[in-house]
Amino acid sequence: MKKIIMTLSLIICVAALAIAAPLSITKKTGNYTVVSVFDKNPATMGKNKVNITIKDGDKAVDGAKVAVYYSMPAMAGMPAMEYKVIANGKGGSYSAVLDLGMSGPWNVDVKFVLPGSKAVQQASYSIDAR
Ligand SMILES: [Cu+2]
Repeated sequence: MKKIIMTLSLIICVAALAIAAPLSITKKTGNYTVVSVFDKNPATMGKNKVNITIKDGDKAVDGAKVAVYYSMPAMAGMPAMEYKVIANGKGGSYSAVLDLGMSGPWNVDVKFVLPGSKAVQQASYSIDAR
């Protein structure tokens, strides 16, 4: 009986991992909240789609210019990698595909300019590609 329970709980654990929530990162910058949701959790080497929402309180901000800079500092046998991709979208939701050339930690800077503004705002975080 004990063995059966152990086996069952192991199966449940594996199932829970398989349906893990998407990788979602929330960062505050000034009055705004930047939510980045990645299509894979964890992120992987190669292409990862990210959906970005910029919120002013509860309201998603439409019409912003959004760019995602992602980089990995130089490491043994690898020069620094640095890329930029524009995130496009409507209705306050912007998406981009990050092509992560290597597994390991990547720094992500979401830079945005709000409609009618010239100031560049930024939300930064890091993700670990597997
Ligand atoms: Cu590297």
